[in-house]
Amino acid sequence: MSSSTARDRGSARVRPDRRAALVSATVGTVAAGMVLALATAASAGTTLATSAAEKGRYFGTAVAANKLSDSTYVGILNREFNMVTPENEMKWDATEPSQGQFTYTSADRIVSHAQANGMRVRGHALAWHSQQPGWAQNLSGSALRSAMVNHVTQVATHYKGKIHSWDVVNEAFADGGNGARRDSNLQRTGNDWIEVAFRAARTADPSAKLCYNDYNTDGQNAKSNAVYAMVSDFKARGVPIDCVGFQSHFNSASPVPGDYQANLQRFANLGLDVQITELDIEGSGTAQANSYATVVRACLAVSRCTGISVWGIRDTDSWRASGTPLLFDGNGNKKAAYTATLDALNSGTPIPTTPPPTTPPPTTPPPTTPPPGAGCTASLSLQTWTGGFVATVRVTAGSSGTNGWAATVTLPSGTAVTNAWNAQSSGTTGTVRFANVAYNGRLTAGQSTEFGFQGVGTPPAGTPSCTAS
Ligand code: G2I
Repeated sequence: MSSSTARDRGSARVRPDRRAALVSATVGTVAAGMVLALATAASAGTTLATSAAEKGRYFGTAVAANKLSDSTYVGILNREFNMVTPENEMKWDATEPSQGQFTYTSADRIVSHAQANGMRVRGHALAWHSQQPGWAQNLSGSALRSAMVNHVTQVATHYKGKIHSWDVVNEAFADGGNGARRDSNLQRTGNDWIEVAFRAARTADPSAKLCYNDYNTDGQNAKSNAVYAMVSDFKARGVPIDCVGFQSHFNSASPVPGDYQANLQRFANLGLDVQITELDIEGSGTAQANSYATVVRACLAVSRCTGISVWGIRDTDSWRASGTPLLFDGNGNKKAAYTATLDALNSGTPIPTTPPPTTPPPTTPPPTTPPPGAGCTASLSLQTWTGGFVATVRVTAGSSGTNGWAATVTLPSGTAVTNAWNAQSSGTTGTVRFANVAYNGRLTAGQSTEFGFQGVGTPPAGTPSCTAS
């Protein structure tokens, strides 16, 4: 997946009434001199969407399908926002209430509304410990793993080409000081459940940006450090991840952290986008307004912070309405927080006109003298569902260790590999060869490593052959 965001930023689909406001930004990219002028000038958008677009960002909100018949709600939505996140309608319990039976009516309503009004869609959320249907809550082990991969595949395929960014995995880390994964039925299927979900999502919809999304990760702390380590590892190993979402649910007990911008920046420096995904700040008046402005300024100061979404429109639409955490009051009037947000957008930093620096590839240690060649063995385990499978292959070095290895799997007729991880595959049908990648070729005697692949069709049977060098 391309890490560049310039295309997304530039192509923000904008309704006709927003286009005039965007003209200056578009023209500004034509000549360097004008760009400089633009970079120092405050702009004057009059809605959240136009002001954010002038800075190359989107401004979004969570939307509930059952409110799309409320004219006040829809009036604000269509005027102010150019990104929508279905608040509950794309979650597992909503989209697959019975195993294998998918229901998209409510989510489709939101997507259709977005498309008809020039807005884009953040998909939320493919794999999450919460809001699972009862049947999934009762699954475990390989049955749950297969069900998860199938769910991710089916939902991402249904919305293929229509989603700007997917929250592929939501809230997988525990709160508290130890940076551990959250215990859940999904976690108990194996630590690799997150990367398996990302690979399935990439296969299903290669054009969507794939995000990891969490809360209490907004400043640097044990939890965000753990997410940072996971994302670094994913980037180093080529697991497809494009963005990290920071939910940013704030209140007096959990205010905007002082290192909010620095934390966004350190993730962006890993070579992916960051997004503010569920912003709400309990409070009122000037204090609340100042906090909103702080969040907006932080995002605009980070060139790879590509957009901000609030978690609802009016205070009364909020999941925690009593905290009046949003930008519009219950009557749909703009609050001080709205004005502060708009002003911060208008005075913020436009996106840079040069592409952001890319992260250099991870360095690998220099090769040492290879041990004498010897054999290896491979074993295959499968998670299957109707029409597809995920295979995990364990490669174990023989008595002399390996400097490199290759495992060969013979696929039944009509079966094809759609993606592979932790190995370089050659071919997709028939006899497919999987060779080690840079970091997992050298194994000491008896040491094992695993790689995996996903396929469509009938799963392979038997034991893969293994050769070592
Ligand atoms: O909890 C706030 C958000 C934290 N991050 C992930 C988000 O997905 C989450 O959103 C909230 C929705 O705003 C709520 O609307 O997720 C809640 C569930 O975890 C949502 O609440 C649920 C209620 O618990 C259900 O009883 C209700 O049927 O909303 C459902 C639909 O109205």
